[in-house]
Amino acid sequence: MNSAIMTGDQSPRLNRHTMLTLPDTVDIPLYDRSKLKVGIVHLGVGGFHRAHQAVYINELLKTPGAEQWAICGVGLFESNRKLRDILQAQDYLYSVTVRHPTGKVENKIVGSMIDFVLAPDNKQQVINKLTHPDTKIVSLTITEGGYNINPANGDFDDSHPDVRHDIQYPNDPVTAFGYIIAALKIRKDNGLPAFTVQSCDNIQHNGSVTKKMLVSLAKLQQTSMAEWIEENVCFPNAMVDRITPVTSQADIDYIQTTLGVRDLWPITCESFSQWVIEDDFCCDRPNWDAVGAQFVEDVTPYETMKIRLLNAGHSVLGLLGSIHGYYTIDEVVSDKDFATYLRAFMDMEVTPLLEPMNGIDLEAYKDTLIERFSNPNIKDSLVRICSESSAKLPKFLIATIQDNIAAQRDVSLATLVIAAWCLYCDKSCNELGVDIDIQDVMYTELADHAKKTAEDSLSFLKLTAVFGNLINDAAFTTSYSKAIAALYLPSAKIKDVMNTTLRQKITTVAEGM
Ligand code: CS2
Repeated sequence: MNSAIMTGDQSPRLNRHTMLTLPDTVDIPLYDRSKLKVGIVHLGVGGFHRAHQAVYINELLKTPGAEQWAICGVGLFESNRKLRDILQAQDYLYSVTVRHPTGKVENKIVGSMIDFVLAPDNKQQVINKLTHPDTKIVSLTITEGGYNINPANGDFDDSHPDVRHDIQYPNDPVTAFGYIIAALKIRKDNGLPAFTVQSCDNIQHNGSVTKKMLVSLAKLQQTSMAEWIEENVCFPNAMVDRITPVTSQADIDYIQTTLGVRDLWPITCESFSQWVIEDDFCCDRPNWDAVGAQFVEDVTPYETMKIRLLNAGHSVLGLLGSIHGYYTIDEVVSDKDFATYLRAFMDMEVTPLLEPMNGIDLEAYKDTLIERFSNPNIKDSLVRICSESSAKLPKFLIATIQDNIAAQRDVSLATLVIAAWCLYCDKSCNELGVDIDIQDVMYTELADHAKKTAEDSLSFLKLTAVFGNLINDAAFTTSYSKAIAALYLPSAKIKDVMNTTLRQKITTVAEGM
C-alpha cells in the first residue's frame, strides 16, 4: 500500500478537492461542474441509478455541449436521508468500482449528480426542481412497488394510503406519481412544456406502464389533467441492465485503502452495461446513443430476453442456491450442477419462446450471462436476488411457465424452482439448518401458504395474487406436486432433485421426438 495513503478515519472524505489528489489511474470528472445545469430530475436514487444512468450522463458530460444534462437526485422518503447526507458531504461525488470478470478493476468518480433534495425536508424544493424550465426529463427508479400496479389485472391500485392521500390532496403529494402530476399541472398553468417521464425500472414496457399508472392517478384527481398528460407527456420504453450488488463494508474499505479517500456509499458493479431505449421524448434529450445506449423502434424483444433469461436466471440460481447453502451468485454458478441446470432451463424452457432479434445472437447472449454470473469479483448476494420474489417471479418465471403451457411444452425445470420457493418460504433455512434472510413485502402470506404444504400440496399456489390461475392447470399442478413430493422427502437434497428433474426432462423430450 502506498505509504502516503492514510487509512482509518484519518483519510479525507471524497469531495471536489480531494478528488484531484487521486491516483492518475482513477477516471475523475474533469468537466467544469460549476457550469452544469440540471436537465434531469431523478426520483428514487439507488445503487442501480448510480451505476447506470448517472454513469451514462457522466460520460456524456465529458463531451462538449452536454452541460444542460446534469442530474438532481430526489429522495422521497425519510429512509433516503442517509444517502442525501453522504452525497451532500461529498459534493455529490461518488466512486464507481467496475469489476471485470477477468479481474481487471476500473475506478471512476462520477460527477453527473450536482444536487439532491429530500422531499420530507422540503416538498416545495422538489416541486421547484420539477417545474424548473431547464428540467426536460424526470427519470425514475422507484422499484415495481412504486408503480402501484394491481397484480391481478395490471390496473392502477389506488388502495395504498399514500395514493389515497395524493388523490385527496393533489397539491401536497407524497408519492412519486403525485409529485409528477402536481409539477406537470404547474407547468401547464405556467405555459411551460411538459417533461419526458423516463422509467429506468426493470419492468416490461416500463414507459407504457408508467403512463397508464400516472394517467389513472391523474384521472382520480382531475380529468382535465389526465387528458393533458396523455397528449403532452412522453414515456419512452426501455430495457436497462447492469448488475449492481448492494454496497458492502468491504466496498467502503476498498475505496479507502486503494484511493486514500473515504466514500461512505460507493458503488461496485460489473463491467457489462446495456440500455435499449425507444426514442420517444417530448422535448430535448441527451444523446444517449453517443455514450453506449441504443435506440430501437420496439424494445419488447430485448426486454423479454433480459427478463426471461437474466432476471429469471438469477432467480433460478438464487432460490435453488440459497436452499443448498450458497450465499452469492458466483458461488452458485461455479457449481457445475447449478450451471448445467441453469443452461438447460434457458435453452429448453426459455429460448423456444423468444423471437429472433436483429443483431442479437441468443447463444452468445446466454454465454455472456453465464460469464457475468460467474464474475468472481462481483459478490452479488442471494438475499438481494431473492428479495421481493413475489413481485419478480410472476414476470421473470411464471410468464414463461404460462407461455410454455399454452404451447403444450414441458415446464418441469421452472416448476421445480416454484416448488423450491415454497420450501424456502416454508422453512426459511437452508439444507445445513442455517436461517435465510427473506426480504419480501408478501413474506407473511407466502410463509402462511407455504407452511400448509404438508397437508395440502398445492396450498402455496393458492396465492392467486402471485400465481394467477396456475392452480387450475392440470399439467402444471401435476409437475408441481411431483416437485413438492421430491423436495419434501426428509432426506431430500436440492442438487439431487435438480439432477433427477433434468434427467427426466431430457428423457421426456427425447421420447417426444
Ligand atoms: C436481479 C436484478 O433483482 C434481481 O432479481 O435479477 O436486479 C438484476 O441484477 C438487474 O436487473 C441487472 O440489470
